[in-house]
Amino acid sequence: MQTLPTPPSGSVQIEDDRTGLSIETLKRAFLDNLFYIQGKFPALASKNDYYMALAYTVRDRLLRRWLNTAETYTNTQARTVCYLSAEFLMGPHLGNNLINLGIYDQINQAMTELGLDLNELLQQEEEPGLGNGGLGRLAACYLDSLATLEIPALGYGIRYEFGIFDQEIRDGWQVEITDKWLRYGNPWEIARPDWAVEVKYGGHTESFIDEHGNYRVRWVPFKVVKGLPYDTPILGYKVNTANTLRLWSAEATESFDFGAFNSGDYFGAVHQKSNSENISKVLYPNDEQYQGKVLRLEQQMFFVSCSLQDMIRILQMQNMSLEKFPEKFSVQLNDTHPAIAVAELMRLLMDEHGMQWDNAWNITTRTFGYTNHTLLPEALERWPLKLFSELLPRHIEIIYEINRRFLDDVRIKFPDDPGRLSRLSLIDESGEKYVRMANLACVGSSAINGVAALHSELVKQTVLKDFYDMYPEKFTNVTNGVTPRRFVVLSNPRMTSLITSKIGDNWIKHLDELRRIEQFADDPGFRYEFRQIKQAIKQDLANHIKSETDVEVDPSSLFDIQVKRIHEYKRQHLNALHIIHLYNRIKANPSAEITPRTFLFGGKAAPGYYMAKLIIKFINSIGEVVNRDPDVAGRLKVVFLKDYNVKFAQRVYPAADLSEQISTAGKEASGTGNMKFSMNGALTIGTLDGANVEIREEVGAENFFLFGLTTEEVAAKKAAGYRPIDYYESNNDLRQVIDRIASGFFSHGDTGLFRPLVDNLLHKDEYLLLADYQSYIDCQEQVSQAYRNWDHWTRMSILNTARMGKFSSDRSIRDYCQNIWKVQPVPIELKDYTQS
Ligand code: RUG
Repeated sequence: MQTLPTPPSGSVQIEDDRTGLSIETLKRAFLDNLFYIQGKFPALASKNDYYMALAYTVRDRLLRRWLNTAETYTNTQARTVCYLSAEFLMGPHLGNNLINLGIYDQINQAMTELGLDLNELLQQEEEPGLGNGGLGRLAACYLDSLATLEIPALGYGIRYEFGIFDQEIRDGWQVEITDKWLRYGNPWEIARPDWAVEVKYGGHTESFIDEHGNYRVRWVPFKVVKGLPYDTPILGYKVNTANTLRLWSAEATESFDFGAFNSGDYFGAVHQKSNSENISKVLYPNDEQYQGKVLRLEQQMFFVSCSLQDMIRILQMQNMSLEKFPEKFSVQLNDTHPAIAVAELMRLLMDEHGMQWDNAWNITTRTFGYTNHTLLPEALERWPLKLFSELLPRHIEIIYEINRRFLDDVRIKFPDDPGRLSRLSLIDESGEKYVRMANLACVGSSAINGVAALHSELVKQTVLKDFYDMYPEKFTNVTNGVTPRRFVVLSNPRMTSLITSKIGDNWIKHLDELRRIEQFADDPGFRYEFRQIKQAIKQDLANHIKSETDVEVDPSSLFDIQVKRIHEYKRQHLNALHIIHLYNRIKANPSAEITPRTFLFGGKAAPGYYMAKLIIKFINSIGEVVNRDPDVAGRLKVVFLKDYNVKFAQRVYPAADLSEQISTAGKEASGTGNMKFSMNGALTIGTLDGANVEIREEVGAENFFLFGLTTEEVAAKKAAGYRPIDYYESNNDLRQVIDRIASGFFSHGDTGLFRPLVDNLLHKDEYLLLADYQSYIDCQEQVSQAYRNWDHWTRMSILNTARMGKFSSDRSIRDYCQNIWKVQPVPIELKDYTQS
């Protein structure tokens, strides 16, 4: 690529095809990529070819920023955040890159002039669904904010060949389909085979004394797997910073040291070799029982070891000594999934780089921070000791030694407290033995944080209480946030334009500035426009629903939306009970005054989670009856939209009037969908759970529909021996709702289908739906009344958007940078690469 000298003024400017931004250049570059990369000319090209050609055109315009960024970080030896996460739920890249590059309008025009529809091409992208839900999407939002704030950062994870399954609904039931997202190639990534590394598994260890008389350990593995990095640029919003998401793919090693196997088992060795690729084959759907799934532990070890080795390579390439590791890198463990990093860094420093224990431990504990994302006991990872020791024989030795030293410290601080020792131990010895990953993360990290104020308090009082007693100074809170670039600017261009026309576009980077639209909340003209926009978006969604499900929904009805993973604690079935309550009211009196509502649900259930799958069937079954009952007369519609993913989420959040955030208090660590809805002007009906508490504080209690028990009340009720049947027996309305389900009314007369759901609610009800039922119904009645005064509703809606500044992921990342990572921005100067 040749750069032309600056032309004398008045002459024709010729732009480089890979960087130029004029419409003519963009069109030429696009056709060039179609021809030379896709190998097609327009008459033969498919929509996918057009998408790919456009993606390459955009990627070309990213590359200079990406390389400038890497060069600057190398030259300045910049302190770098490494975000270790088993999941990155990135969503489609194209639209986001257009927004962050600031070329959306130009590309739109270029495509129009070529007779193409940009929206159609955007829909063409197969999204990389390398995550389950909130945790993986949070990682993606954080990468966007890190780049936008010009913080040197690397995201490290796994390049799963199959991401989260695609969901189909057949006869009301969820059916899982494999997600072949790489089928047509991935234009956003670049393989970096030069930086491949090896990861060891199994075998045994041998100790020896080295030439300096030091005790050392050598690990003789049973199997070695190659990790190949694939890099994706992550561009910040209107800055030159483009950080890297580095995802590891497992491959067989080329050279195989059969000698190491010491067994002569040629066939077995080759079989192992061909099995290597399995490690990065598929993302585990959450809520599964991971325990005993050796592949899951292999995955964790795989990406952690690859990433730590990569950091050491970077350090050495920058001529920095290993002692500098904690100054060069701050490594964040996104949940316990990467917690094995504590033992692996120790191993690398000691066994591979000859460091002594104390030094290695000092480096390790200064390097890591750990984020806890759940209080649910079943989600706290622990590995059967036997499985762990067989797969990672060296790591278990290191963990035992960490534990021995740690428990000595505990004994000093808390003498004669055996109960505490056994709770704090890295090894659970209460029955079958387990390695406790959260304990390992806590001991090996210098900072531990929860993801919302309430959650961080509960972490200290419950699951990590003993660690809090031991190390109170390590604990802190960082409330989650979401990126307004993807979830407002890209998803809701109409609202973005309206806001920008009033207060300029500074808010996109400084979301607190949205407060300036509060002054328009009482302006009838602004309110009218705000409402018109919401209506237009609802109409679009109604059209989409019609084309997907053939159900007609009324865009002027209240759009009441619950989209998130399906889980009993999130209580989609409480929402369903409310629908049946309204239905019963209509059946009792068809002319009852009912505010028309459209209930929309979306979300995936873990394939092995029976109750969650039954809830999906339940919702669909209610819809089947309610949607066609003439007595309802269209006032209620119930739709379950299949295959909820990031692309679809972007369409849904802006269309909501009401956001359902109705988890049992104390169960949802934070929630992030709650933030995306509210930013787009939806009002929330919610419990005092997770980040709802802070959202309510920000938007004002009068602009939030609160119901339900508090965390303390939930605990007290359970302690007093909760009997859900008492609620059933004492509440007529609730009884009629439950009885209608039990009667087989929604299951073609089959009284058995929803029996497990009914029995569970009446006799167990772990998530206290019946205890919260009346409060929820009363609160929903307030919602219905409020929606009738749409002018006031719009005012509340504007105030929700205006007051969401706190929940930008930019604020979360600033908190992490200041309180945990201690890292500063490194602005990138855009220089012309072709001249150097
Ligand atoms: O369930 C939590 C959400 O409340 C939270 O908002 C999100 C991001 O912090 O993480 C979710 N989560 C928790 N996903 N997986 C876990 C447990 O591993």
